[in-house]
Amino acid sequence: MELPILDAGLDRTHGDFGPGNTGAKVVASYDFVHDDPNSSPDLNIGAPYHGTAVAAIAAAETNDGVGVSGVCGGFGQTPGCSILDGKVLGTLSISQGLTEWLGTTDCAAAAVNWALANGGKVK
Ligand SMILES: [Ca+2]
Ligand SMILES: [Ca+2]
Repeated sequence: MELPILDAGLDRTHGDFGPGNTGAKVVASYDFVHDDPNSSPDLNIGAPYHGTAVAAIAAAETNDGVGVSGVCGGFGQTPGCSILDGKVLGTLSISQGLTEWLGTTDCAAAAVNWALANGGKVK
């Protein structure tokens, strides 16, 4: 099952998203804030790893001795959820080192449509 995580982007190198920090559980990603395929979190915000934490709670590998166990992380021969990483929260540089938080309803709506088109279930 593909589980959409529509948040601030996630750090694929976190050990709970695939063996060897491969991020293999992340099957698709898109940055709707900056309109590009790199959904890495923006590090100049107060909680840059919020999306990583949310994704880990939902889908971290279970019983692997790494990090945490996600609610939909799988167990034994039962596969866990794959992740659709849609970044809808981030920042945009405006001038003189200042940044603006972005998280528009347009981004969220586009991300929901993207998630549905990529096999995600949205209820
Ligand atoms: Ca990006
Ligand atoms: Ca784990």
